[in-house]
Amino acid sequence: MIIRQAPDLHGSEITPRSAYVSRRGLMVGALALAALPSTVRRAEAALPNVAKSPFVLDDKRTPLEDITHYNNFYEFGMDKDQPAKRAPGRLRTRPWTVRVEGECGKPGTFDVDDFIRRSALEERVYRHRCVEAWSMVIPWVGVPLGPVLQRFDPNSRARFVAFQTLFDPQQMPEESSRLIYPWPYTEGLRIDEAMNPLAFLAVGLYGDILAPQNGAPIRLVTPWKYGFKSIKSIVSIRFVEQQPPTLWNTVAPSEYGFYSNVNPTVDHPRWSQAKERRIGEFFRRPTLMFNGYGEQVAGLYTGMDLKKYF
Ligand SMILES: Nc1nc2c(c(=O)[nH]1)N[C@H]1C(S)=C(S)[C@@H](COP(=O)(O)O)O[C@H]1N2
Ligand SMILES: [Mo]
Repeated sequence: MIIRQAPDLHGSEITPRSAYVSRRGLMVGALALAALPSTVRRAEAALPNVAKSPFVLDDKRTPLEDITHYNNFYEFGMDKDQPAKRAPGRLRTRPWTVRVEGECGKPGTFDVDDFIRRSALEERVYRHRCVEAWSMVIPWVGVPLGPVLQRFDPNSRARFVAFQTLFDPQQMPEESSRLIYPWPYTEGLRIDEAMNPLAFLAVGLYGDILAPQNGAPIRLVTPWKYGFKSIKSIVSIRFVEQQPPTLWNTVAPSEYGFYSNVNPTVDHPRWSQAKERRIGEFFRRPTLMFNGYGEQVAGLYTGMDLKKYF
């Protein structure tokens, strides 16, 4: 029998800012060495013709350095600094194919670079609120999810959309053990949530292609939900009739609901969700209902008890 101990679960890893900063201090030498090649690579990877969108938050953007070095990507380890150290050398993000299948008239695949070339990319500056009560402001580049899904012609049985991350323990070292986590990472949305104009497929941030640690080459962004819904490095999108299993909901259903809408009035069983620590700020700030996106998404949940469907 597998014994899952609470300390192994999400949220116990909430790293105090001070610990993160001092660990980074120790890392300065290594970072300086790593800086040159990564700068060169990023300059080559700038995404062309990115349009501004109406979804641009006024808040100060979190610096690129923080967005790329304070990550949750458990396939590369549970510490916030591990994805930046381990993903770039291991994850092969090109070529990359995404399968779209299930309850739809035109199942198929797409190559991410083709997809980037053929898409009208836009920049969206969204709040990002992790279930662990920290937040960032991130300038994503990508396309709205809904129109991408429509091309595959979902049918009337397509009530949910299930997403899967790459499963390859050679590239994603933590996937070699399924003792705690039922890899691959999976997530899901109700079809109307997936079609909401806020749901976004990101291929870049700060105008460049995504860094491996941020879920390259393509990841979901659902800014009104806790960050764990925004699944990284997607290889499969499936239209399904029943609510699909998701990794966090499978591991700890009483802590991580399927919906996981940001909600300051529904606490996590082990901590309050009323406030959050914006990375780079000293004082905690109040968490907003639906992460501040109620105008766009509250209608999706009319008549639902959000304490029950958390
Ligand atoms: N495949 C996969 N996707 C994932 C995660 C993960 O561990 N694996 N972590 C989630 C969590 S908890 C958060 S907060 C965000 C973090 O995204 P970022 O590192 O780009 O800020 O990714 C989400 N997507
Ligand atoms: Mo998170």
